[in-house]
Amino acid sequence: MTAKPAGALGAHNAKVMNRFELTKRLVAHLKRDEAVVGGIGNANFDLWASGQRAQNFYMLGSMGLAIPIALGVAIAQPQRHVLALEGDGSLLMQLGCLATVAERSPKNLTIVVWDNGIYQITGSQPTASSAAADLVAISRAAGIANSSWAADEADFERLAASALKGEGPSLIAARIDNKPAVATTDRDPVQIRERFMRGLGVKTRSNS
Ligand SMILES: Cc1ncc(C[n+]2csc(CCOP(=O)(O)OP(=O)(O)O)c2C)c(N)n1
Repeated sequence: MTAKPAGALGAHNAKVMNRFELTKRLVAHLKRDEAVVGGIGNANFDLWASGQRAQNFYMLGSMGLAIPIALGVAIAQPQRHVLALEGDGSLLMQLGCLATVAERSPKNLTIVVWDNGIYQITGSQPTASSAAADLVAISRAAGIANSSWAADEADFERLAASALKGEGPSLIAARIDNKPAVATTDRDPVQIRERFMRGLGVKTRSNS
């Protein structure tokens, strides 16, 4: 069974890709201890499966928080590039954060939206992006001018490499299939938080 094609007009020419495949490609571009915030569920499961990094944060339990958390980190650490990986359903629950990102306009923030047109992890109920909502158009209208659909894997990598140069904020949306994530993040919020704080250098042996 393949994912229902996203109904968004701007996404019609975009290839349906695979989240784990794209996550691996994205992580391969990270060379400068960039922080990555994975949204609830599949976004962070596939981030987890792509390899453990102390600069990764895995959101557990609440939808729509990857972008707000990443925005906070980007403002707190302007020298570090920060990425948020979020599902379409989670972003739709928290659309206001796009306007806040545009208003604060951190150059060091990149948002990646995995649009499978479904709330996959809770039973694949369709999201509004499977009907008519175009998340890239919404992002542009919120004020994030540098917002694009990735046409295919090579285009995704090109957009990611360009975003990582730091002329953000940027949003990259990818249509993805409905294959399940390839692993499950260890449910240990304290360890996730502690590791991330050390990975960002805000918690050291001397201040912990
Ligand atoms: C505030 C809130 N509402 C509902 C849920 C239940 N829930 C958890 S994940 C999820 C679906 C997430 O969909 P999406 O972000 O599109 O990711 P996908 O599952 O498709 O990878 C839902 C409804 C929740 N955890 N938090």
